[in-house]
Amino acid sequence: MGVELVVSKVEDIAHKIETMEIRGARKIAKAAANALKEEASGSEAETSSQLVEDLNEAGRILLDTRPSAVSLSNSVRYVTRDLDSSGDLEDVRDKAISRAKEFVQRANEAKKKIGEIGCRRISDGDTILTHCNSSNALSVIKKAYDEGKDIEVVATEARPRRQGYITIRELSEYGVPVTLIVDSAARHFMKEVDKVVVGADSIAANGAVVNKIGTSQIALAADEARVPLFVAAESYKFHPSTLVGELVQIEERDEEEIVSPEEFPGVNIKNPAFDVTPSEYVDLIITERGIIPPAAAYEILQEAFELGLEGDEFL
Ligand code: RI2
Repeated sequence: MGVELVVSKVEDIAHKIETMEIRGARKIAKAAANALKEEASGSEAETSSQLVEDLNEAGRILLDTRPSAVSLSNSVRYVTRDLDSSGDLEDVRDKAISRAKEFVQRANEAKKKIGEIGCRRISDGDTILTHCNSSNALSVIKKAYDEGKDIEVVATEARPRRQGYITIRELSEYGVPVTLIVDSAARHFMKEVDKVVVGADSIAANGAVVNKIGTSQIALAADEARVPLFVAAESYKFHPSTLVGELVQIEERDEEEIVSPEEFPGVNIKNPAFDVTPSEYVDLIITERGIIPPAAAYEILQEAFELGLEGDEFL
């Protein structure tokens, strides 16, 4: 009974991630770590191997929710990696709990660091365009504002879920002057923009960036107008499988998010949540470890791989 309760807690968090009640690649990763922490502390497993099994099962439930954000699988891997199923039950429990806490703490520190590092690239008088709602992109913008830089933000709506509304509320409450535009107006306004700052759901070994659908069009418009594009992302957004040539799966969401299909019988409706911006359209990636050109994505991943992708250094 107790075990079921804990599993249902994991399922509850997984459901919230899937329905996007919990959203944003960083928040998803933190929620997954917290779900595993709950599972570890509440599990009624009687042996360490049972507990490891429970945690792996919880990890699978969480991983099934959103396929494009590698932060999710990197978070699950961080907590569940090489737990000793033949060791002491309480040692395994403690290890999983402390790793989950560590992941959340490091994710919070990374966002702060990204703000500090990234804001150096923002100049007084800049107009910054951002797309969707990235806690890391906003960390850069808010830090620049905190430092007294006179900045303005142009924020896209981000159809179909309109996460741009979260961005405009957050920034205007913070005091940053912000203008809302529809996604299709991005090119029209690009001539008034000095920098584009966006987040990422995944970054491939070749420096290509998977982010909210529409990012690649914005990148094209920025390139045409010679406006630099910065990506603000933690090192756990780098996708390990891309090192061996795998493509990042693009999540296809329910058509109902766009329009009720009954209104248009016989019409195909597509709703990809993300797109891929090739590295040539990305000027810099701002990570908590420093600023890198997209070509250095490979090195970040390789470094992680040399550590077995499981070393603490991956964060
Ligand atoms: P942080 C979001 O995905 C957006 O694509 C955003 O750019 C990205 O996560 C990164 O956000 P969604 O969950 O991790 O809204 O920087 O589909 O907060």
